[in-house]
Amino acid sequence: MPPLTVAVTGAAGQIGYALLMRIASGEMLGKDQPVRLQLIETKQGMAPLKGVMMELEDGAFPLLESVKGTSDLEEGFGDANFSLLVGAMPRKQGMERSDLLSANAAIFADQGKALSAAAAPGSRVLIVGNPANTNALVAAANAPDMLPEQFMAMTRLDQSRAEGMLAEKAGVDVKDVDRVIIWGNHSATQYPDLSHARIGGKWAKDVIKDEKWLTGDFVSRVQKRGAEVIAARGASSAASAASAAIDNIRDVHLGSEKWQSIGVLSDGSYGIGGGLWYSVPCACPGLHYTRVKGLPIDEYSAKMMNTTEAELVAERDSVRHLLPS
Ligand code: NAX
Repeated sequence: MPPLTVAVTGAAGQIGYALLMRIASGEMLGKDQPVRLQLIETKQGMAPLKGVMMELEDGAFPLLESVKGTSDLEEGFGDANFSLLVGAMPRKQGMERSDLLSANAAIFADQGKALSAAAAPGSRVLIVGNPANTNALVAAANAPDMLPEQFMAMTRLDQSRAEGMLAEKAGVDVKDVDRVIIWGNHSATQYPDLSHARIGGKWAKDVIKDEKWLTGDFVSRVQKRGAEVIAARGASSAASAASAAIDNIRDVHLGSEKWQSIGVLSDGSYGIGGGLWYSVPCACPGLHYTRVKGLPIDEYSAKMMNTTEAELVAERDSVRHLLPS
């Protein structure tokens, strides 16, 4: 089988470290799929990246054909079939959220241009670095030779967190839970929705008859799970984020029976205005994804979905200067 090329930005960071060995071992693209890794870091990140590359070599992965490290975007994205945009500027002390949005938008505008110029035709891009949805919007807007569908913003970690909590509450294995949806932004306004969820094939709301938990504790705990991990670990989620990125790409590429939430270009469905990277449930038959449409939306859900949409509109407005008209 010919190799597939995977580019990863921020490859020497926490998530990168947890991600690369698993890609190299075939967990993302299949246990018989050779891969080439192209790792992109800042100039300062090149020294730690060298150490990560040594460890990849020391892993002696049979599926890993080659590893390249660079801070040149077009070289890093050259002929990439999949690009995982993980590296981003972290929030520094005294920085307003709008400053963070602008700083990251500038990074993702450059990456969009380089992807458009250099990546393989039909490649897929997963944006992990925050603010993931708006970074995806900026990258896609700056990639004239690519389709918006090629850019996905990651909300899979939020979905996995929600599935874990639902399984725990119901006392079942997480594999028995499906149709959990994350709507909107990968932020504290996201709406983790159980109104269509199933537990062991039964409607979750018939299994868990605790409306207060379903629309109260559950929702706020998923929204704040990142902060809960930071408080306990003293560092942000990394291994679980890497795992979610692997799950997202694997399910789109190899297919999955389960719905997967992905931040994709809103197309007006569910009353969400166009032009935002808004997380919706997607079906993954293999090699592509399609939005799940036509789900009934109750009044509470509509309100929650509009709140997270409003945040994405505000984010988009604050980076308008980086969106080519
Ligand atoms: P780290 O700070 O450990 O690593 C980031 C790495 O990116 C560093 O090595 C840095 O040198 C590199 N980098 C920065 N700017 C770059 C650029 N322009 N080009 C290439 N490399 C660059 O952060 P980590 O914990 O790995 O998190 C990475 C990003 O993921 C952050 O933005 C974080 O907020 C985001 N997350 C997103 C999640 C999601 O579900 N979408 C969840 C986890 C995580 O919080």
